[in-house]
Amino acid sequence: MTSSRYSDSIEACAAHYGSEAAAVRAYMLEGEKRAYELENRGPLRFTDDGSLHQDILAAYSKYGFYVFEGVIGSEEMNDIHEDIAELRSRFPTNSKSDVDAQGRPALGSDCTGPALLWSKPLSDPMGGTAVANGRHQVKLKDLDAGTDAPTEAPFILMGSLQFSEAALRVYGHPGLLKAAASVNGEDFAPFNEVLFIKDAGLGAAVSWHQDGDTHWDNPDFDEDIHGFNFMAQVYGSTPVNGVWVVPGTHKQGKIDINAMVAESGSERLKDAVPIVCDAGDVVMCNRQLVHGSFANAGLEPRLTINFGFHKRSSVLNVKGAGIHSPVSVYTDDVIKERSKVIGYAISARQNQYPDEQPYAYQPFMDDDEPYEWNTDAKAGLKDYNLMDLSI
Ligand SMILES: O=C(O)CCC(=O)C(=O)O
Repeated sequence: MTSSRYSDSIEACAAHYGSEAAAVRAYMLEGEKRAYELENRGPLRFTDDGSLHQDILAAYSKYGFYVFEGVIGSEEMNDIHEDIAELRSRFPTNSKSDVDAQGRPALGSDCTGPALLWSKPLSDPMGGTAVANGRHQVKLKDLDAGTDAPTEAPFILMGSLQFSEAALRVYGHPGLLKAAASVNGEDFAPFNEVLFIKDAGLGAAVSWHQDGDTHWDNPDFDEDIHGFNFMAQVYGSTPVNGVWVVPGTHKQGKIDINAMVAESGSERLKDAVPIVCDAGDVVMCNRQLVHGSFANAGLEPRLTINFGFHKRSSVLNVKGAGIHSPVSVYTDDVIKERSKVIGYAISARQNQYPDEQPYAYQPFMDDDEPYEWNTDAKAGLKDYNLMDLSI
């Protein structure tokens, strides 16, 4: 039997699957072992010209994901924990409520754009639905969260940088922004930012999907055309609660996931591996990779600070897909306005970590605007996600 540091959690999870328990256990143990056999993890490393080390770029290109280990140190992690606790205290009491548990106006209650999404515990709310242009082609198994579980649990916090300064500071991390420039060019553009909240015993599934929408039939299609997401882990990511990916699928165009499930004989895609990593690690995950996460029926929570970047050429003068934000054409002005958050994030980070060399974002180099993080800038971020660059 393969050993695992997550054995107890895998057992707890497998027990939810009834007659499939043994298959789930074996899948998670074998997947974890195969994940650690891939050569796609290590610290952020750069060459003298500031590019990501070629070994990292090669591994990212081969597998479609890379685990940057130890990006967030203990001081920053403490800051994130405090911020998340405060943020959660401002969540509405339920999906219909406008107030938090202390009766204050809840986080997001004054927003026009989407903020906190809820889901039924251990369900798969998106699989097999038309949500996001039907990208979640198959429905994963809904699990029983037990009679003590609440009827709904927080799931995804959209437009997260307007609510969490700790997430904003992670967004301004110079090493991560350098990595973004290395993959998407120095004039890279933002995508969107969310928190994925997968509380232990409650967190919902995100069915298998590929994220891209706009460029599948583009004659200039390539593996990077729909960008990537950084996934910064606050508690770590396990075979039970983590995102699973099918390495290499980001190069294959739009994939029939129903056919993959049929070929695998179950929702457990046979070539998939879990993204396993520790708190403080940050994953770079190609949006075209087939990926998804099962309901978190295990013992550890996962909270991912998710933020993506695009190549400018993928969004400039492109009509958005209307998935993350209302449909519009991403002119130079729109991209500039949406990119302001990069400038604010760099400033917010510099305020907190004055000894760190801040990232110099090339599109703002000849700009007179100071992009200073202050109360006006904070107010200006309200509903900024209505301009997410959705492709
Ligand atoms: O974190 C998760 O569970 C899902 C992440 C995902 O699907 C995405 O970032 O596109």
